[in-house]
Amino acid sequence: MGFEQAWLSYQKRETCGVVKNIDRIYASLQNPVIRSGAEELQAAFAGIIGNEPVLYADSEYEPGEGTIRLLVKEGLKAEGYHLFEEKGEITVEAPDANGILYGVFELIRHLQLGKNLNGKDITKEPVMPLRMLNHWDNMDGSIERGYSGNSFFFEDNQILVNDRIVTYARLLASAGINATVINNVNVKDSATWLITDRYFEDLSRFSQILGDYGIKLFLSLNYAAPMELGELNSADPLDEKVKSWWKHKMEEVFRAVPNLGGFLIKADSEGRPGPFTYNRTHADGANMLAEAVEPYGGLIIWRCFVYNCRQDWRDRKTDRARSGYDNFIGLDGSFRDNVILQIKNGPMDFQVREPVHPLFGGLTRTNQMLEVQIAQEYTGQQRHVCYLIPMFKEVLAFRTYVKETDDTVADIVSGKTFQQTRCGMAAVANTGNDDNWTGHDLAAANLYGFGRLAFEPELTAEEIAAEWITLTYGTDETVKEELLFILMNSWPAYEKYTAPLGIGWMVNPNYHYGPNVDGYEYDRWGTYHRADHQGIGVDRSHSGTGYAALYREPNARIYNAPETCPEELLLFFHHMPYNYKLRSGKTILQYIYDTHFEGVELVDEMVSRFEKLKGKLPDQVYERAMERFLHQKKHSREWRDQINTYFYRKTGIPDDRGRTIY
Ligand code: GCW
Repeated sequence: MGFEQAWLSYQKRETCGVVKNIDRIYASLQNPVIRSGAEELQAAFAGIIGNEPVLYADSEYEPGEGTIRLLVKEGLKAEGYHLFEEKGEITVEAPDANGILYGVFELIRHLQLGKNLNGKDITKEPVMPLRMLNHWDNMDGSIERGYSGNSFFFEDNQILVNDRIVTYARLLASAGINATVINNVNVKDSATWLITDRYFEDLSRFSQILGDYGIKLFLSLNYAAPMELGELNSADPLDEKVKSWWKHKMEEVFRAVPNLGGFLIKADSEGRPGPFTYNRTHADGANMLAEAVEPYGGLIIWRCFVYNCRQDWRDRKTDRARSGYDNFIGLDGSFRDNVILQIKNGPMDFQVREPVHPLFGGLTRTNQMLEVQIAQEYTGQQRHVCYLIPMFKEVLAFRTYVKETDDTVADIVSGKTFQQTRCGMAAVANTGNDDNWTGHDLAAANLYGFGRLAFEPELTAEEIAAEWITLTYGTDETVKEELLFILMNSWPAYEKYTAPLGIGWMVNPNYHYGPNVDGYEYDRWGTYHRADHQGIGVDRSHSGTGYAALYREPNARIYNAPETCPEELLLFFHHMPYNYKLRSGKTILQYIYDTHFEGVELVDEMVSRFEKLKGKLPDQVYERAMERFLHQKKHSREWRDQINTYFYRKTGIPDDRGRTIY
């Protein structure tokens, strides 16, 4: 089995009764995206059924059995498709080439899943307009928070253009992803030069490959580029010289690089330059760039991950959780049409459990996009298995109460709430140059799952996982059952054996891996748990930092009181005594002990279920994943014992079931 094809390894399927004898495909082959779709169908039929159909121009079309027709036809929303079978002939109709491509991949999924197409009639439209990956790849080949090897985009400050990029584009398109940012949001050194002729030639070849699969290329920008490229001595967004520098620059870049969608910017955050230096606002900065890319239909995606990273742990009023909201809420309505604010799912930083970011529901006159992270920076770094789609589903389903109906995060970022078309969802990517793309073989479920979720958020996390399992490993029922159990229990398990009740962190500083309860307690990053011998948690109610009040009612009220606060977030919102009784009647301390033992038990069960798959998965996959599972087993014990011991030593209160705590 070719791991480098991930879920697109078109293995012969014995059970495939889907369609037989497809021998002709008619399509407008001069369109590169449609051609990609047609060729993908050829490869899929050749691999799965064992019979490669011939491609014909659509002008030669003749109806009949054994035919597939890919037809551009108005009717559906952009990128939607209509796939149907009638008398042995299959048609994919779509308003545009991307829609055709997605319809083709739906058809191929049917082949891979062994689902019958006879008489089928399927219409789909993508729910999120932008379905995007954000890579944090550096041009020296390293990846910030990368856990699957090095970059396959960059090496030694050069852009790589090779077959892996083609497979990459196919994988993305098959999951419905239509945009990607290839360089780290922390833009430094050579990456600042990506918008100069030093890289135009390679960049444009690269971009064309993505374009052939309906994927727009985006780049992360260095806000201070006019200065760092040595041309100006200011980056003040209101300075005419700066404005005109960007206008010329954008004209040059868009002329040189085809298929460019726009830019992603991290400004005034964690040491990156931005408009604050000139006493200007984020809106001034974003709008200046937006004006410059406007003539080319470009977008400016501006990140809201802005906070004071030089906090004092003694200070209990400054609250990092507030800062995204506080920085941006006053700017609502002042961004140009082609600006999108990109907001992390929670107010802190991709912890295993956080409340939903209060800018969702706060902003009402600004294009918004949700940022999640599949790179598992704080959720096991692709060494622990942690299937994150259930978490993303919860975020999307969160009711913001910005309106009476259509008020969920999904409604907002799909454009439904405020009738927007410039919105969607981005994931910080988990890929690298490892053979299997994602380090842990099971982490590929997050990559596939993210795309599928952004396209069809109404799919359940189980449906997506089951689909990925069969696409990747075939139709064996045991494989499906056991992997499904593992994936679906992985996020709950991770939450149980790491930081409790929404408090987060408790990791080794900088690496963000492995337990270190006080690792971030006296640091400057605004990440505290405030544990003492009586209690733990951050008071974010009205008597504390006031963060809870940033939500609309009834959320603000619910979060503000410990009695109504969802328990999984209790310590995020409140400082509570250890002997406080949870709804189950257990004290917080006993809950911490119990969940830590349970989390490890769950890992043990996951591992023993995985052992059943020996011989059923390709040996290399089994062994590679097993090595990680064995590490997870050990490492989850380390988490359990360090956390439990910490609280036992703080309180002197033993586990009421007498289990070993050190
Ligand atoms: O906190 C963090 C990560 C950084 C990352 C930053 C961000 C790219 O630890 O590595 O920088 O989030 O999202 O900008």
